[in-house]
Amino acid sequence: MSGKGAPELSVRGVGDLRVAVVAAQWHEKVMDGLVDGALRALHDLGIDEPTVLRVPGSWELPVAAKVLAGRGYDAVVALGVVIRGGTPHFEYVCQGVTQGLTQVSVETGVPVGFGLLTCDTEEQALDRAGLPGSNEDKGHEAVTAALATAATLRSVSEPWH
Ligand code: RBF
Repeated sequence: MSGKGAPELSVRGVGDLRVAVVAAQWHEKVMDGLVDGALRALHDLGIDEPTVLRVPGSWELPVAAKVLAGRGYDAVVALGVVIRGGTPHFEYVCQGVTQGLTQVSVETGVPVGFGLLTCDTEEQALDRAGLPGSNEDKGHEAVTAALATAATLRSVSEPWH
């Protein structure tokens, strides 16, 4: 899957939404880029005080996202990076986290921005982390997608009004 083909999203009127960011801590430099990108996107959308929760690793993202989704947030953004090593752990962790986040989103009806990088090398992750010299900014993208979805869902949530 390449990062090409991403839409230009125009998101407006979301400054009142309650947003939580949950971020893993493995691979510090990459995570710093992802978190900064997410906070920059939130700031640009008028959200300056999101809840930011740190968990140890990406494996812990789904449970944290689930708890936050149940606490009244309008959108949750999950950030993490998993780098392939020599063991099958990579496949298990990536699959578990991806399915877990999907499940949280679908079961709770709260959009969960998917900011999980799954990369062969640290260089690939750095290239997507929104750092100076990176080609992509996946933390920013995950926020924008989650808030675009939250705004769209809000517009159809109460048809009788
Ligand atoms: N967590 C990450 O966020 N990124 C990783 O690249 C990563 N690699 C791991 C590799 C192994 C072999 C193991 C056992 C764990 C790894 N984790 C990683 C941590 C995982 O997400 C979780 O925090 C721990 O397994 C504790 O539940």
